Amino acid sequence: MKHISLTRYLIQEQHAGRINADLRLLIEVVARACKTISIAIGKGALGGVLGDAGTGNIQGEAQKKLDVLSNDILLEANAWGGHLAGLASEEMDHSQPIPDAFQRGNYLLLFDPLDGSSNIDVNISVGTIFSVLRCPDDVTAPGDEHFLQPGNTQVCAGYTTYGPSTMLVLTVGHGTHVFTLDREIGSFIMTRRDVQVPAETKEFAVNMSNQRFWEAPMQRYVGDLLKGKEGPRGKDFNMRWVASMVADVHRIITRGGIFSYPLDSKCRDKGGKLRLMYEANPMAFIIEQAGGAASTGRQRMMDVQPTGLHQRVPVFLGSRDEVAQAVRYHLEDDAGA
Ligand code: AHM
Ligand code: MG
Repeated sequence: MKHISLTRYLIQEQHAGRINADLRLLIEVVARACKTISIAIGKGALGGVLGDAGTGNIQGEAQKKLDVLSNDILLEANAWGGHLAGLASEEMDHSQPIPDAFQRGNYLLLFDPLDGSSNIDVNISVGTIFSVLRCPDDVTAPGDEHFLQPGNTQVCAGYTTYGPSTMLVLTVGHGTHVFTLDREIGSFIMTRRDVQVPAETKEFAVNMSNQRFWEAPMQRYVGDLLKGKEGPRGKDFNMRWVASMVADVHRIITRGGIFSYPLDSKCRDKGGKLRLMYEANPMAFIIEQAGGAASTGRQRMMDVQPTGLHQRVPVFLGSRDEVAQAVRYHLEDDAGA
């Protein structure tokens, strides 16, 4: 493939009228922040960045030093560019409008600065997930309520995976594209255009240790996958679970599969484990733009009307036909079949 940098791709999208200059700048700034995060992660123990920060976030989770550092890097990078009206993060109780000292733009940015951070101390891939929404017209200082837009209104979504190589996967609503960080020149270079997730799969990803806490339809669905060739699905399934959503989704982007974090009796009261606004929705947009599907098990993910910035949802996403199977088990169970 001819070397197309992220900058060149974004300029081409702007010239084609698919994004405006502000959105282009916004994506460039997020990508630049991700490069900084990538460098901090890459230093590992030598950079003194591993371990706990000694603080907790609104979700009641202990924060890693790199959670806090990544959040600060994204906040600082995005404050002054003039393209945003406000930001929200997994690591902050409430959204923040852009300070009065800076020019405000028309977009809202949400992010999980370091997803899968429980993996950081064992040198397993982690990532950054982000979602971009429009700030409602006539709102100059957005509050949390202005972020509560369904995923189908996203104008851009992406994630960066910090693995053996650092990769940025991006959609602005015209396909999903993969960029790999060239560390020597410091640029993201397109390495896959118009990713297509295979419609069928023989691979599933779920935390099997939660099996006994799942709802009945999930028990039946995975039970049938495990029966393999002799069971109703008529094929043997493989299983993978990195416990970094970004890495698990990136495998699906690469070779298909289904990722699920279903409802279980431990997370039922919260609505699920993963967060709608900065985990499930951006991943759903990326996966749908690659020909896959994303659901709560009962509803298309991007049609969920959010009720809270840190709202949680059950998640099923990946190969289209397999997600449809998982949904079928849930709907049949709900219908009493
Ligand atoms: P985090 O945002 O606090 O890192 O939590 C989200 C992560 C996902 O990356 C991953 O899929 C899941 O939590 C792993 O959960 P578990 O530890 O139950 O396997
Ligand atoms: Mg997360």
